[in-house]
Amino acid sequence: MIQSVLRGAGLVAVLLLGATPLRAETIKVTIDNFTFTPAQVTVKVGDTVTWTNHDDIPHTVVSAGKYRSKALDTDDSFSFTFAAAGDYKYFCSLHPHMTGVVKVE
Ligand SMILES: [Cu+2]
Repeated sequence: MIQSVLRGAGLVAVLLLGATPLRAETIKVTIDNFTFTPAQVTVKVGDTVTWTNHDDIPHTVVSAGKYRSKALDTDDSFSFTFAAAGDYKYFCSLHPHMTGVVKVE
């Protein structure tokens, strides 16, 4: 009897943890033809954005004072986890007309 009550309590705890909305996600941004796609993403604090370069020339992902990737060759990726809310504008340091923004809320 006591054992089944304990088991029930454990099950409830698992269900509550499973329902926690603070589950970090990974959002993908691709680089195709000198363009970040999508150019704007909205994520939650704790989420990670991964950029992958599909062009056959190198690109970078740079957000001044926040993060800076190395030159990404074809199919290379760069990831950054956003720990604080805000708008993170970024660009490619090799082609500064390539821009994007990550909105973290
Ligand atoms: Cu570039």
